[in-house]
Amino acid sequence: MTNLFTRLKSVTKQMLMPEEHEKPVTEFAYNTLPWIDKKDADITAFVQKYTTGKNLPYDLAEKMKFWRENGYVILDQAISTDWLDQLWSEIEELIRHHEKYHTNVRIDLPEYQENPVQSVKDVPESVLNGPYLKFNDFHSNSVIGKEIMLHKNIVTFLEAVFGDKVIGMQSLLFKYGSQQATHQDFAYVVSEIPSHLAASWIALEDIHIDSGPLFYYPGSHTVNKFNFGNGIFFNTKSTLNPSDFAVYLDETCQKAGLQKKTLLIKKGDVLIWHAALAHGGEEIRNPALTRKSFVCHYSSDSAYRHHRQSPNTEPVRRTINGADVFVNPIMPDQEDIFADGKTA
Ligand SMILES: O=C(O)CCC(=O)C(=O)O
Repeated sequence: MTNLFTRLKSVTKQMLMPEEHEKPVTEFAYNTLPWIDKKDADITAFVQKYTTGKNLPYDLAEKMKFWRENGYVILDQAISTDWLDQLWSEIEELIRHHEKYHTNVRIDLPEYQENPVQSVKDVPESVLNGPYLKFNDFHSNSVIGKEIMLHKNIVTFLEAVFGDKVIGMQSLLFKYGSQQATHQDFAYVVSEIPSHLAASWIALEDIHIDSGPLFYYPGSHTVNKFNFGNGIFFNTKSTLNPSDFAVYLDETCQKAGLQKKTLLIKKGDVLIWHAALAHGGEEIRNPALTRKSFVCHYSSDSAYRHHRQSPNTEPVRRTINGADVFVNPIMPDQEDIFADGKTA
Protein backbone atom coordinates (compact mmCIF):
# COMPACT_ATOMS: atom_id res chain seq x y z
CA MET A 1 0.00 0.00 0.00
CA THR A 2 2.71 2.48 0.95
CA ASN A 3 4.43 2.13 -2.42
CA LEU A 4 1.19 2.63 -4.24
CA PHE A 5 0.34 5.77 -2.22
CA THR A 6 3.80 7.24 -2.90
CA ARG A 7 3.55 6.49 -6.60
CA LEU A 8 0.15 8.18 -6.88
CA LYS A 9 1.34 11.26 -4.99
CA SER A 10 4.31 11.78 -7.34
CA VAL A 11 2.00 11.42 -10.35
CA THR A 12 -0.29 14.09 -8.91
CA LYS A 13 2.50 16.62 -8.65
CA GLN A 14 3.00 16.39 -12.41
CA MET A 15 -0.72 16.60 -13.18
CA LEU A 16 -2.22 19.67 -14.79
CA MET A 17 -5.86 20.60 -14.28
CA PRO A 18 -7.75 19.42 -17.39
CA GLU A 19 -8.40 22.95 -18.72
CA GLU A 20 -4.65 23.69 -18.62
CA HIS A 21 -3.78 20.92 -21.04
CA GLU A 22 -2.71 22.22 -24.44
CA LYS A 23 -4.44 19.45 -26.37
CA PRO A 24 -7.98 18.38 -25.46
CA VAL A 25 -8.06 15.37 -23.13
CA THR A 26 -9.68 12.46 -25.00
CA GLU A 27 -9.05 9.61 -22.55
CA PHE A 28 -7.96 9.08 -18.93
CA ALA A 29 -4.14 9.05 -18.77
CA TYR A 30 -3.21 5.37 -18.28
CA ASN A 31 -0.46 6.06 -15.73
CA THR A 32 -2.90 7.92 -13.46
CA LEU A 33 -5.66 5.27 -13.41
CA PRO A 34 -6.56 3.71 -10.07
CA TRP A 35 -4.45 0.54 -9.80
CA ILE A 36 -7.52 -1.70 -10.15
CA ASP A 37 -8.18 -0.37 -13.68
CA LYS A 38 -4.67 -1.21 -14.89
CA LYS A 39 -3.84 -4.33 -16.91
CA ASP A 40 -1.85 -6.16 -14.26
CA ALA A 41 -4.16 -5.59 -11.25
CA ASP A 42 -3.86 -8.60 -8.93
CA ILE A 43 -6.90 -8.34 -6.67
CA THR A 44 -6.28 -11.62 -4.83
CA ALA A 45 -2.77 -10.52 -3.81
CA PHE A 46 -4.03 -7.06 -2.84
CA VAL A 47 -6.79 -8.38 -0.58
CA GLN A 48 -4.41 -10.79 1.19
CA LYS A 49 -2.30 -7.82 2.30
CA TYR A 50 -5.14 -5.37 2.93
CA THR A 51 -6.03 -5.56 6.60
CA THR A 52 -8.63 -2.77 6.69
CA GLY A 53 -11.12 -4.92 4.80
CA LYS A 54 -11.75 -7.35 7.65
CA ASN A 55 -15.18 -7.65 9.30
CA LEU A 56 -17.10 -6.41 6.30
CA PRO A 57 -20.62 -7.69 5.56
CA TYR A 58 -19.44 -8.62 2.04
CA ASP A 59 -16.57 -10.45 0.37
CA LEU A 60 -14.15 -7.68 -0.59
CA ALA A 61 -12.20 -9.67 -3.21
CA GLU A 62 -15.41 -10.80 -4.91
CA LYS A 63 -16.77 -7.23 -4.98
CA MET A 64 -13.49 -5.84 -6.34
CA LYS A 65 -13.38 -8.41 -9.14
CA PHE A 66 -17.00 -7.62 -10.01
CA TRP A 67 -16.17 -3.88 -10.02
CA ARG A 68 -13.25 -4.31 -12.40
CA GLU A 69 -15.45 -6.25 -14.80
CA ASN A 70 -18.73 -4.31 -14.50
CA GLY A 71 -17.91 -0.82 -13.18
CA TYR A 72 -20.26 -1.03 -10.19
CA VAL A 73 -21.13 -3.03 -7.08
CA ILE A 74 -24.23 -3.33 -4.92
CA LEU A 75 -23.76 -3.63 -1.16
CA ASP A 76 -26.87 -5.18 0.37
CA GLN A 77 -28.10 -3.69 3.66
CA ALA A 78 -24.85 -1.75 4.07
CA ILE A 79 -26.31 1.10 6.15
CA SER A 80 -28.58 0.99 9.18
CA THR A 81 -32.10 2.17 8.36
CA ASP A 82 -32.16 4.12 11.67
CA TRP A 83 -29.38 6.34 10.31
CA LEU A 84 -31.32 6.86 7.08
CA ASP A 85 -34.50 7.76 9.00
CA GLN A 86 -32.49 10.28 11.00
CA LEU A 87 -31.15 11.83 7.79
CA TRP A 88 -34.63 12.04 6.27
CA SER A 89 -36.13 13.60 9.43
CA GLU A 90 -33.50 16.35 9.09
CA ILE A 91 -34.54 16.96 5.47
CA GLU A 92 -38.16 17.22 6.61
CA GLU A 93 -37.15 19.80 9.23
CA LEU A 94 -35.12 21.68 6.59
CA ILE A 95 -38.16 21.82 4.30
CA ARG A 96 -40.68 22.69 7.01
CA HIS A 97 -38.59 25.50 8.56
CA HIS A 98 -36.66 26.46 5.43
CA GLU A 99 -36.53 30.19 6.38
CA LYS A 100 -33.98 29.26 9.10
CA TYR A 101 -31.51 27.49 6.79
CA HIS A 102 -29.06 28.25 3.94
CA THR A 103 -28.59 24.88 2.22
CA ASN A 104 -28.52 25.22 -1.56
CA VAL A 105 -30.92 23.38 -3.83
CA ARG A 106 -30.87 22.98 -7.58
CA ILE A 107 -34.30 23.39 -9.18
CA ASP A 108 -34.92 22.27 -12.77
CA LEU A 109 -38.26 24.00 -13.33
CA PRO A 110 -38.90 26.59 -16.07
CA GLU A 111 -39.46 29.43 -13.56
CA TYR A 112 -35.99 28.83 -12.07
CA GLN A 113 -34.18 28.53 -15.43
CA GLU A 114 -32.25 31.79 -14.96
CA ASN A 115 -31.10 30.94 -11.42
CA PRO A 116 -31.45 27.20 -10.84
CA VAL A 117 -29.34 27.16 -7.64
CA GLN A 118 -31.14 28.77 -4.71
CA SER A 119 -30.91 28.82 -0.96
CA VAL A 120 -33.73 26.84 0.74
CA LYS A 121 -34.69 29.94 2.69
CA ASP A 122 -35.84 31.61 -0.57
CA VAL A 123 -37.77 28.64 -1.98
CA PRO A 124 -41.43 27.91 -1.11
CA GLU A 125 -42.13 24.76 0.88
CA SER A 126 -44.29 23.40 -1.98
CA VAL A 127 -41.31 23.55 -4.38
CA LEU A 128 -38.91 22.05 -1.82
CA ASN A 129 -41.34 19.16 -1.37
CA GLY A 130 -41.73 18.50 -5.09
CA PRO A 131 -39.89 16.89 -8.02
CA TYR A 132 -37.19 18.49 -10.25
CA LEU A 133 -35.22 19.48 -7.16
CA LYS A 134 -32.10 18.24 -5.40
CA PHE A 135 -30.48 19.30 -2.13
CA ASN A 136 -26.79 20.11 -2.63
CA ASP A 137 -24.12 19.04 -0.13
CA PHE A 138 -26.52 18.39 2.76
CA HIS A 139 -23.71 16.38 4.38
CA SER A 140 -22.10 19.75 5.21
CA ASN A 141 -25.07 20.58 7.43
CA SER A 142 -25.48 17.17 9.00
CA VAL A 143 -23.36 14.95 11.20
CA ILE A 144 -25.37 11.85 10.26
CA GLY A 145 -25.04 12.91 6.59
CA LYS A 146 -21.25 12.78 6.95
CA GLU A 147 -21.41 9.47 8.86
CA ILE A 148 -23.48 7.93 6.07
CA MET A 149 -21.32 9.39 3.29
CA LEU A 150 -18.17 7.99 4.93
CA HIS A 151 -19.73 4.77 6.25
CA LYS A 152 -17.16 2.03 6.84
CA ASN A 153 -18.83 -0.31 4.33
CA ILE A 154 -18.45 2.28 1.56
CA VAL A 155 -15.09 3.76 2.52
CA THR A 156 -13.32 0.42 2.92
CA PHE A 157 -14.34 -0.62 -0.58
CA LEU A 158 -13.35 2.70 -2.18
CA GLU A 159 -10.04 2.88 -0.31
CA ALA A 160 -9.20 -0.53 -1.75
CA VAL A 161 -10.28 0.52 -5.26
CA PHE A 162 -8.36 3.80 -5.24
CA GLY A 163 -5.39 2.40 -3.30
CA ASP A 164 -5.52 5.70 -1.45
CA LYS A 165 -7.31 7.52 1.31
CA VAL A 166 -10.90 8.40 0.33
CA ILE A 167 -12.20 11.98 0.18
CA GLY A 168 -15.94 12.76 0.18
CA MET A 169 -16.28 15.46 -2.50
CA GLN A 170 -19.95 16.40 -2.71
CA SER A 171 -23.46 15.05 -2.24
CA LEU A 172 -26.94 15.30 -3.72
CA LEU A 173 -30.16 14.34 -2.01
CA PHE A 174 -33.34 13.54 -3.92
CA LYS A 175 -36.97 13.14 -2.84
CA TYR A 176 -38.10 12.22 -6.39
CA GLY A 177 -36.39 10.59 -9.37
CA SER A 178 -33.93 12.83 -11.26
CA GLN A 179 -34.98 11.70 -14.80
CA GLN A 180 -31.44 12.71 -15.79
CA ALA A 181 -30.26 11.64 -19.25
CA THR A 182 -27.53 9.00 -19.62
CA HIS A 183 -24.12 10.34 -18.58
CA GLN A 184 -20.79 9.47 -17.02
CA ASP A 185 -19.86 11.49 -13.94
CA PHE A 186 -16.25 12.35 -14.85
CA ALA A 187 -17.54 14.79 -17.51
CA TYR A 188 -19.17 16.94 -14.82
CA VAL A 189 -17.41 16.17 -11.53
CA VAL A 190 -13.74 16.81 -12.21
CA SER A 191 -10.91 16.17 -9.78
CA GLU A 192 -7.20 16.68 -10.43
CA ILE A 193 -7.00 13.06 -11.58
CA PRO A 194 -10.31 12.59 -13.43
CA SER A 195 -10.34 8.79 -13.12
CA HIS A 196 -10.13 9.07 -9.32
CA LEU A 197 -13.86 9.43 -8.95
CA ALA A 198 -16.67 7.18 -7.74
CA ALA A 199 -20.20 7.64 -6.42
CA SER A 200 -22.50 5.89 -4.00
CA TRP A 201 -26.28 5.79 -4.45
CA ILE A 202 -27.86 5.13 -1.07
CA ALA A 203 -31.52 4.09 -1.08
CA LEU A 204 -33.44 5.95 1.64
CA GLU A 205 -36.56 3.88 0.90
CA ASP A 206 -37.44 0.75 -1.12
CA ILE A 207 -37.33 1.76 -4.77
CA HIS A 208 -40.46 1.28 -6.90
CA ILE A 209 -40.17 0.62 -10.63
CA ASP A 210 -42.58 3.50 -11.47
CA SER A 211 -40.76 6.09 -9.33
CA GLY A 212 -38.07 6.92 -11.95
CA PRO A 213 -35.36 4.54 -10.70
CA LEU A 214 -31.67 4.86 -11.54
CA PHE A 215 -30.56 2.92 -14.64
CA TYR A 216 -27.05 1.90 -15.63
CA TYR A 217 -25.11 -0.08 -18.23
CA PRO A 218 -22.87 -2.74 -16.63
CA GLY A 219 -19.48 -2.76 -18.36
CA SER A 220 -19.87 0.74 -19.84
CA HIS A 221 -16.90 2.06 -17.82
CA THR A 222 -14.60 0.80 -20.59
CA VAL A 223 -16.33 2.21 -23.71
CA ASN A 224 -14.54 4.90 -25.74
CA LYS A 225 -15.00 8.35 -24.26
CA PHE A 226 -17.32 10.96 -25.81
CA ASN A 227 -15.71 14.16 -27.12
CA PHE A 228 -17.68 17.34 -26.34
CA GLY A 229 -15.71 19.09 -29.11
CA ASN A 230 -13.09 20.22 -26.61
CA GLY A 231 -12.38 16.88 -24.94
CA ILE A 232 -14.10 14.65 -22.40
CA PHE A 233 -15.14 17.34 -19.88
CA PHE A 234 -18.29 19.41 -20.37
CA ASN A 235 -17.74 23.14 -19.89
CA THR A 236 -18.51 26.53 -21.43
CA LYS A 237 -16.15 25.85 -24.37
CA SER A 238 -17.86 22.57 -25.37
CA THR A 239 -19.52 22.55 -28.80
CA LEU A 240 -21.61 19.44 -28.05
CA ASN A 241 -23.97 19.15 -25.09
CA PRO A 242 -25.37 16.69 -22.50
CA SER A 243 -28.09 15.50 -24.93
CA ASP A 244 -25.41 14.59 -27.51
CA PHE A 245 -23.51 12.82 -24.71
CA ALA A 246 -26.63 10.79 -23.81
CA VAL A 247 -27.31 9.77 -27.42
CA TYR A 248 -23.67 8.73 -27.88
CA LEU A 249 -23.67 6.64 -24.67
CA ASP A 250 -27.00 4.90 -25.34
CA GLU A 251 -25.94 4.03 -28.91
CA THR A 252 -22.43 2.97 -27.95
CA CYS A 253 -23.65 0.74 -25.12
CA GLN A 254 -26.28 -0.82 -27.38
CA LYS A 255 -23.70 -1.50 -30.12
CA ALA A 256 -21.37 -3.06 -27.56
CA GLY A 257 -24.21 -5.39 -26.46
CA LEU A 258 -24.34 -3.92 -22.93
CA GLN A 259 -27.71 -4.54 -21.24
CA LYS A 260 -29.38 -1.59 -19.52
CA LYS A 261 -30.29 -2.40 -15.89
CA THR A 262 -32.78 -0.75 -13.54
CA LEU A 263 -31.84 -0.26 -9.91
CA LEU A 264 -34.63 -1.63 -7.73
CA ILE A 265 -32.87 -1.83 -4.40
CA LYS A 266 -34.17 -1.71 -0.84
CA LYS A 267 -33.74 0.91 1.86
CA GLY A 268 -30.19 0.58 3.27
CA ASP A 269 -28.75 -0.99 0.09
CA VAL A 270 -26.01 0.94 -1.72
CA LEU A 271 -24.87 1.02 -5.35
CA ILE A 272 -21.30 2.23 -5.87
CA TRP A 273 -20.33 3.19 -9.40
CA HIS A 274 -17.11 3.85 -11.29
CA ALA A 275 -16.20 7.32 -12.67
CA ALA A 276 -17.10 6.13 -16.18
CA LEU A 277 -20.19 3.96 -15.62
CA ALA A 278 -22.96 5.24 -17.94
CA HIS A 279 -26.14 5.84 -15.92
CA GLY A 280 -29.16 8.11 -15.54
CA GLY A 281 -32.67 8.36 -14.12
CA GLU A 282 -35.70 6.67 -15.71
CA GLU A 283 -38.88 8.58 -16.43
CA ILE A 284 -41.23 8.89 -13.43
CA ARG A 285 -44.27 6.82 -14.44
CA ASN A 286 -46.26 7.51 -11.27
CA PRO A 287 -45.78 11.10 -10.01
CA ALA A 288 -47.24 10.16 -6.62
CA LEU A 289 -44.22 7.97 -5.87
CA THR A 290 -41.16 9.35 -4.10
CA ARG A 291 -37.67 7.90 -4.71
CA LYS A 292 -35.67 9.12 -1.73
CA SER A 293 -31.95 8.73 -2.27
CA PHE A 294 -28.62 10.17 -1.14
CA VAL A 295 -25.89 10.31 -3.79
CA CYS A 296 -22.29 10.96 -2.72
CA HIS A 297 -19.26 11.53 -4.93
CA TYR A 298 -15.76 10.59 -3.83
CA SER A 299 -12.19 11.05 -4.94
CA SER A 300 -8.79 10.14 -3.55
CA ASP A 301 -6.41 12.07 -1.33
CA SER A 302 -4.01 12.39 -4.29
CA ALA A 303 -6.64 13.82 -6.61
CA TYR A 304 -8.82 16.08 -4.45
CA ARG A 305 -6.81 18.35 -2.24
CA HIS A 306 -8.96 21.49 -2.07
CA HIS A 307 -12.67 22.08 -1.75
CA ARG A 308 -14.06 22.87 -5.23
CA GLN A 309 -15.51 26.16 -3.94
CA SER A 310 -12.23 27.35 -2.44
CA PRO A 311 -9.35 25.96 -4.53
CA ASN A 312 -6.71 28.26 -3.04
CA THR A 313 -7.24 27.59 0.65
CA GLU A 314 -6.19 24.65 2.76
CA PRO A 315 -9.35 22.64 3.56
CA VAL A 316 -10.57 22.03 7.09
CA ARG A 317 -10.99 18.28 7.32
CA ARG A 318 -13.34 15.97 9.21
CA THR A 319 -12.14 12.37 9.41
CA ILE A 320 -14.49 9.38 9.69
CA ASN A 321 -13.40 5.74 9.20
CA GLY A 322 -10.04 6.93 7.87
CA ALA A 323 -11.63 9.05 5.12
CA ASP A 324 -11.91 12.85 4.99
CA VAL A 325 -14.60 15.29 4.02
CA PHE A 326 -13.93 19.03 3.84
CA VAL A 327 -15.86 21.58 5.86
CA ASN A 328 -17.90 23.80 3.50
CA PRO A 329 -15.71 26.93 3.09
CA ILE A 330 -18.62 29.09 1.89
CA MET A 331 -21.01 28.48 4.80
CA PRO A 332 -18.97 27.61 7.91
CA ASP A 333 -21.83 28.72 10.20
CA GLN A 334 -24.10 26.02 8.66
CA GLU A 335 -21.67 23.14 9.24
CA ASP A 336 -23.16 20.34 11.37
CA ILE A 337 -26.20 22.38 12.40
CA PHE A 338 -28.01 19.03 12.40
CA ALA A 339 -25.92 17.39 15.10
CA ASP A 340 -28.03 14.43 16.24
CA GLY A 341 -25.86 12.00 14.32
CA LYS A 342 -23.20 12.49 17.02
CA THR A 343 -25.02 9.92 19.07
CA ALA A 344 -25.48 7.44 16.19
O1 LIG B 1 -30.25 9.46 -8.95
C1 LIG B 1 -30.37 9.71 -10.13
O2 LIG B 1 -31.42 9.54 -10.75
C2 LIG B 1 -29.20 10.23 -10.92
C3 LIG B 1 -28.04 10.62 -10.08
C4 LIG B 1 -26.84 10.82 -10.93
O3 LIG B 1 -26.84 10.45 -12.06
C5 LIG B 1 -25.63 11.45 -10.44
O4 LIG B 1 -25.65 11.99 -9.33
O5 LIG B 1 -24.63 11.39 -11.16
